[in-house]
Amino acid sequence: MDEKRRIRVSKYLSRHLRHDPGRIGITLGLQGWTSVPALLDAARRHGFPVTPAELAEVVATDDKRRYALDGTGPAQRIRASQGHTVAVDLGLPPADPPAYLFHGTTARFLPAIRAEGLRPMARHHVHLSPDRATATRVGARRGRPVVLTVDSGAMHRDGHVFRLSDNGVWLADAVPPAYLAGIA
Ligand code: HQG
Repeated sequence: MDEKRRIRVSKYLSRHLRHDPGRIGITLGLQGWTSVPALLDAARRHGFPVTPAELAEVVATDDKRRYALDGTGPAQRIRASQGHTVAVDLGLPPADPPAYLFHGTTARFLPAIRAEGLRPMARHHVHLSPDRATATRVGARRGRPVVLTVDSGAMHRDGHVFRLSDNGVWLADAVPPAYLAGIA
C-alpha cells in the first residue's frame, strides 16, 4: 500500500472511530470498540472499500499507533486508542504520571491558556506528551510550536487524575494555569 492510500485509510478510520461513527451507520460499543467486519461492511456500503489486509497494515504501521485491534476473525474488534470527540469511556485506569509532562501548542492560544489553563476543547481530555520532541510535533500542526511544561507531579499530589492511553499519550481532564511553566 502506498503512503497516500495509507494516510487516506487512517484518516477514514479516525473520522469514524473517534468523531462520527453515525456517518456510516456504525456504533461504538463499550470502551470505544466496534466490530471489524461491520466497519469494513459499512465502509464499502458508503463508497470507501477497505480490504482486511489494508486495515491490518494501517493499524500495524500507524506512526502514532492510533488504533488497536482485539481478537481475530469475525469477532475481531477495533478502536481508536485516544482522541475521541464522541462520548466514549475508554476504561483506562488512573496512572502515576512522570514528574513533568509536555504540551505542544502555538502562540495564538497562549493568552487563553494563561488565563484558564489547558482545556480539552473538542476532545475528552487534554493530551500531554512524555517528551518535548513529541510535544513539539503536536504543536507544529497549528503553526510555530510552543512547548509548555506541566508540573504533573504536583498536580498528581494535589489529587488530579492522569491516565495513559494505549499509545503513550497522557490524558488529564484539565491543567490549571498554576501547574504550567513556559507561558510567561
Ligand atoms: C489548545 C493529535 C485556547 C491546545 C496530536 C490545542 C495529539 C486551548 C488545541 C492529539 C486551551 C486543541 C491532541 C485554552 C488548550 N484556550 N486553546 N484554554 N487549552 N488549547 O487537536 O493537544 O494525529 O484537540 O493547546 O498528535 O493539539 O489526532 O489537541 O492546540 O496527540 O492522532 O487547543 O491529536 O493526534 O487541539 O492534539 P486538539 P492537541 P492525532
